[in-house]
Amino acid sequence: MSNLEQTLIVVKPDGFKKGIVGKIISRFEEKGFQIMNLKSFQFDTDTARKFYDAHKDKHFFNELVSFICSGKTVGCILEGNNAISTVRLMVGNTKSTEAQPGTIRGDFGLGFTDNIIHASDSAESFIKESKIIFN
Ligand code: 3AN
Repeated sequence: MSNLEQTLIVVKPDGFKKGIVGKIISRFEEKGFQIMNLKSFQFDTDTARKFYDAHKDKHFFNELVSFICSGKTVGCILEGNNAISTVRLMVGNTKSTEAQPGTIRGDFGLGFTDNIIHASDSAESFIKESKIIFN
């Protein structure tokens, strides 16, 4: 039985600067997800604050906003079976040093705020976040 879903990923400025956007997106295509929308852009502060609104009371909020605005990013809407949770599994633990090898964060980074990629954590987050990025 399939559960067709869409989710949003954003390759963060560290992933963009490292030149691994293609590698990351290839992993999702190879897994079977389809690219429904793709955009290269740079966050401004207002958009980043909206995007990370759920974290506005956390101690790392300002760091998160300034990091995501620090360079170009790539947003991508992916579609496929169980996209939301499967993409999160492929992304790995928030703390890259603790992310399993084989996951994107486990294979490509060592950071915490700078952890290569964002992926929506629920259908509600996907709707909110994809509206912000793709209007
Ligand atoms: P995830 O991206 O794994 O869903 P969230 O939603 O808990 O993680 O956090 C959003 C983003 O905030 C993370 N991707 C990471 O960049 C950053 N972050 C989370 N916790 C911390 C922390 N304690 N210190 C610094 N940055 C953090």
